[in-house]
Amino acid sequence: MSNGTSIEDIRMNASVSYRRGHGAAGREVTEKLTQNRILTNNDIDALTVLEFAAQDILQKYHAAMRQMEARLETLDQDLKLRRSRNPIHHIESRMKSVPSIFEKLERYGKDATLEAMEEYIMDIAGLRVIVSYIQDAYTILDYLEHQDDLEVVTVKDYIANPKPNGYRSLHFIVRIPVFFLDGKKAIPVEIQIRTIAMDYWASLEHDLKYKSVYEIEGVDVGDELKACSQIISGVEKRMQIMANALEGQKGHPGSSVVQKAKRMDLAQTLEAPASVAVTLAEDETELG
Ligand code: 0O2
Repeated sequence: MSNGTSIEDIRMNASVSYRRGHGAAGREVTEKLTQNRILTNNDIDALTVLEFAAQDILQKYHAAMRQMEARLETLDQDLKLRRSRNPIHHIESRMKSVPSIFEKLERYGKDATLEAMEEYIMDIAGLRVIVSYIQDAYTILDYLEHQDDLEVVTVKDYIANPKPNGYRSLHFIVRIPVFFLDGKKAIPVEIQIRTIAMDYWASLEHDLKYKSVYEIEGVDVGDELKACSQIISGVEKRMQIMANALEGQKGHPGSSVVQKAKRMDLAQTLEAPASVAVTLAEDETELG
């Protein structure tokens, strides 16, 4: 920029110009992008404006997503101490792309504006939490609902009520407060919690859908996927029964050991480390 215009100036101008009515141009570009049509120079200009204008907002969603992920990790570690196993297997995160945000707005019949994006699109930031057992999904939701600065806005329970194609997962939107230079904002993050088995099914279903395979050698893929989902659901219920029985037997050793350690006299502990080690070891054996 020969006249000394900074990236921040461009971003600010882009944002103002977009808010003043480049929405229609943005929608046109979005349509072209989603339909793989050729973009003109004007389209590319409009797209640049769109991307710049959206960046400030997307950065806030990205911050909210990272903070929500940290909360989940803390919860996982805390539950591990109490239950001697991590309920969370792993967490995936993703930011929705600008074209797919505007495509969704169009599907909802809303204007392609930044205001509409913030008002109607709740899954700009998304976390997918993969857990071991079905009960882990509800436990995590329950703990999040009890964190008093979070607001669980909507819950879609596709585990209790699977989609017609067999899709199972627990979806909810959480608003998390994030502090920025211009103040605090409660930003929505979509959380999908599913078991390893549900994730396996969803990944393959997504793949098959993407490949548009409807019928292979006389087998209806839709029916087959639904049947697989039901089998997986049955297997998961049996695994859950075993997990419950095992956890009942163990009686949450972690919390018991921590409670015992808290009751110890520190001076005595420092003088007689060996006996403390024996006491803790006995406790583990007792419960293990
Ligand atoms: P991405 O990139 O995966 O996030 P909508 O129906 O879109 O207006 P909503 O609330 O977004 O409303 O839909 P919903 O039912 O809560 O599901 C949204 C997300 O769940 C999808 O995201 C998928 O990730 C996942 N999902 C929902 N149904 C299925 C399914 O049948 N199969 C698989 N594999 N995944 C599913 P997006 O928006 O598709 O994109």
